[in-house]
Amino acid sequence: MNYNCIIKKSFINKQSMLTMKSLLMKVSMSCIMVIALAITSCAQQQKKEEKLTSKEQTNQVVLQTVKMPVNGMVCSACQSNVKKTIKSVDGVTDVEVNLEKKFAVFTFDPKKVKIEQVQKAVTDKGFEAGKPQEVKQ
Ligand SMILES: [Cu+2]
Repeated sequence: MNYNCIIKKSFINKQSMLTMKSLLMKVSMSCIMVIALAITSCAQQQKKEEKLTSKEQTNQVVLQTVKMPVNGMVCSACQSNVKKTIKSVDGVTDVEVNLEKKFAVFTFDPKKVKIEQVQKAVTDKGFEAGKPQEVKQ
C-alpha cells in the first residue's frame, strides 16, 4: 500500500463519516418528532379519559342509608306495614324494619326523595318517625 492510497482512503472515510453524521442527525430528528407526537397524542388521550371519568362521576347515583326510630309498632303486622310504607316511597331502594328495637333502616337516592318524605309517609300511617341518623356503609 502506497502513501497516496492511504490519503485517498482516509479522505473517503472522512466523507462517509460526514454523511453518516448527517444521516444520524436526520434520524434522531425524526425520532424526536415521533416521540413528541406520541407524547402529545398520549396527553390528549389522557384528557379524554379524564373527561369520561368526570362525566361518569356526575351520572353516578349516590345512595344514602339512614337509621330512623319508629315508635308505635306493636306487632309484626305494624312492622310489615311500616316496611311496605317506606318501600312504596319513590327513590327508596332498601328497607329493614326492626320491631323490637323500634327502628327502620332504609337506603334511598337523595336526588329522588328527601328523608322528610319518608318520615311523613310513616307518620301518615299512624306511627311515630324519629330523627334519622346516617348509617355509614
Ligand atoms: Cu300491629
